[in-house]
Amino acid sequence: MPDSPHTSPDAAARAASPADRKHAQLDGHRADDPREGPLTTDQGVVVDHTDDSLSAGERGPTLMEDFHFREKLTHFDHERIPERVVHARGAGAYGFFEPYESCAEFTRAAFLQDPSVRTPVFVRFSTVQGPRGSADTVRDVRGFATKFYTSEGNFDLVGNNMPVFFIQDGIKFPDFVHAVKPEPHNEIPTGASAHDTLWDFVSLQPETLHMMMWLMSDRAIPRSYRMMQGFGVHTFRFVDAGGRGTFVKFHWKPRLGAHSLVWDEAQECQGRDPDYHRRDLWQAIESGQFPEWELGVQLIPETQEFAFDFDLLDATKLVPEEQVPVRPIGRLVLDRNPDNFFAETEQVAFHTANVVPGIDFTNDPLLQARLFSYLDTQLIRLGGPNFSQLPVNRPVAPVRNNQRDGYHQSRIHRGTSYTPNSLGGGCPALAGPGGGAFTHYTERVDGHTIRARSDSFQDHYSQAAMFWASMSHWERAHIVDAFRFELGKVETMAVRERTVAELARVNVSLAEQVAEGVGVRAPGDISDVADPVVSPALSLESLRGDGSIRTRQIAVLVVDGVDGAQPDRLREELEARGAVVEALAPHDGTVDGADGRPVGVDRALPTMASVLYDAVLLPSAPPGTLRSAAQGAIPRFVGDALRHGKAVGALGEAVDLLSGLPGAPETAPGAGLPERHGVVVDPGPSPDVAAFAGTFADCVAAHRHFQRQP
Ligand code: HDD
Repeated sequence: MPDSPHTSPDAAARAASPADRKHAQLDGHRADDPREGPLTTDQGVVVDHTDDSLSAGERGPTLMEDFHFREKLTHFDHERIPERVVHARGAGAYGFFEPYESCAEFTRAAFLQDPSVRTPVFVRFSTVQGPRGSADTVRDVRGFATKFYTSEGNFDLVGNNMPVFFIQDGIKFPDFVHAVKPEPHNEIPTGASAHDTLWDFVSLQPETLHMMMWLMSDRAIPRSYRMMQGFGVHTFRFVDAGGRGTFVKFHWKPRLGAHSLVWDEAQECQGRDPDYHRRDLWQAIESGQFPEWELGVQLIPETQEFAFDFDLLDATKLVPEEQVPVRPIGRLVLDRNPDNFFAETEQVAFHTANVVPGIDFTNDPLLQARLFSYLDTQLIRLGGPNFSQLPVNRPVAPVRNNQRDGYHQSRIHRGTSYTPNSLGGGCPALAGPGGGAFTHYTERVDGHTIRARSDSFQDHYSQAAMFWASMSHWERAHIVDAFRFELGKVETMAVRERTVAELARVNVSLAEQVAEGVGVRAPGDISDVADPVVSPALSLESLRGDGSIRTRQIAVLVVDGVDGAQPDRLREELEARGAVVEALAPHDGTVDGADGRPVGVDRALPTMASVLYDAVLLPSAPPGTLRSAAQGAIPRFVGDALRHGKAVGALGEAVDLLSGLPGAPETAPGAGLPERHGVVVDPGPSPDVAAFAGTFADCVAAHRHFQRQP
């Protein structure tokens, strides 16, 4: 019998929408793993004892015939698979994508035609350099990979949170990765780019400079996966029903805005909660605060291919949004956490060549290399050619072909396995005209065999200078600090010098500031870019999101003697605006309110830290207790929040704690309700908590207040 959709066991599921089909698939997978009933071996034999191995006598040797012991240990010994060579550390979630309107004008892709059709997705976020067990808040690029399970097959948009890349041609990828990975002799540092081999490579390979500007910016230390942009990076091609092509750049914009940590905080977070981003994503989804992004496209007609002063095929360049606006075409919502990290997040296999009719490639040499590399890597990582049968990778579109056998084959194919055949009824048949087949874009290609970089790829400085010129003053200050930190860790002075010389070709002031920090001389003004383009869209200032404080974590610090009513009132006001509020005290349980009644505590201070919150509030409480409780943990907590530019609020007597802390405004008792640079205080005896909470919420929404810093 041929293997046709009519005889397949999940034929019924196929009649439903793609989202229903994916859910049905995953539910079927869960049903294969019954938890009720007695423990068994892999062969289904019931076992009543799994704590002691079978032995000859109570103190005798273990017996070979103990099949339960051997099976259990053998399986355990084989549990690990190779981690991803890059992007090993990640977290993923399921959700859906829906277009706002039909995009038929540009693409025939079925999932972009009908606003009433939801396409299921799986998204995996990641860091690049560190191994699976490394910390989340390292300075690094973040991966943003989306698998769309469309009715026409899987489309994988394997992007990053930065719109450009380190190199122009994929043949350099192994060189770049070897340079950024830990030093070969001692495997140091983990999850960090601050070491000699990376900067040696950078200083000798100027095409990396633009991306290095992004990597030294706050984009490399996002506050949350939910609060970062995503980019397809390459120029792709949309193809409409008539075969007409349009160049396209993909953008993801987070509803909550793009926000970052500060470097000092990110480093402390690595110790306080190495799973900071993973936990944040998980908790937001569990609590029903589903992360959301808007998909936007920059569309460039083919006639405009050469209208830019850079090459559209060069992945180290971006198309400024002011030049080609981003057109919103749909939204992505993540609404379900995986059931099993290994089965889903670890085994998900992305591949840039997974495209659907209506989406095609361009000749970007970096993209072309990726079309080879991803399939190749899954073969070793997932142990053979059948990884697309794993539940997380399986398309919802029917699969019928003559691919057979191989390791981990889980389909039981019937009938013939060749084309053409008559014995199998000619199945699977080839699609005829109008049958929905993928047709490669018919681009005319003409040229000599050559191993050389196009002249149009040679300007490495203009866009690096544009990035610098587009930053706000605090973003520039953070970039200088980051270069100083990274180069300051480089031991070879010649590498520091060469890198600073490269920076001088971008911007002399940047180079001089970095040079001073790392003890080398800047070469003077050798900038290649006299009058850089300014693109305000590149600054985080332009990405404030919907202005809400949804899911922001706010710590309310309480001690014995606290005003008993204020913590609850503050919680009420801020939770009504979507924030997550937690009361922290020197110990778990309750503290004694000033009126003698107990005040509830969510977490004990020693288990948490200021860096795990977006903002801090102090209800009125005796200043002496606030200062001395938990060995001075509270002034430290508030001081960290002030240093990291976070919103800080204090009521009544607690305002006194702020005096003298760097960054806190001057206040006088009875001074009303001043707000200065994100510090909100009301020292009066009977504050208007609702008004206070409103002002405080605005400060939290602004995310960080770097005006506090000199
Ligand atoms: Fe890559 C993984 C993103 C260039 C080769 N890459 C990987 C992942 C992301 C990206 C998000 C993780 C996917 C997941 O979560 O499983 N990579 C990018 C972007 C690039 C890029 C945005 C440039 C625009 N990558 C790139 C090049 C090559 C690779 C030029 C090789 C020529 N990338 C790989 C890989 C990985 C990978 C080795 C490791 C694990 C995997 O593929 O599945 O094949």
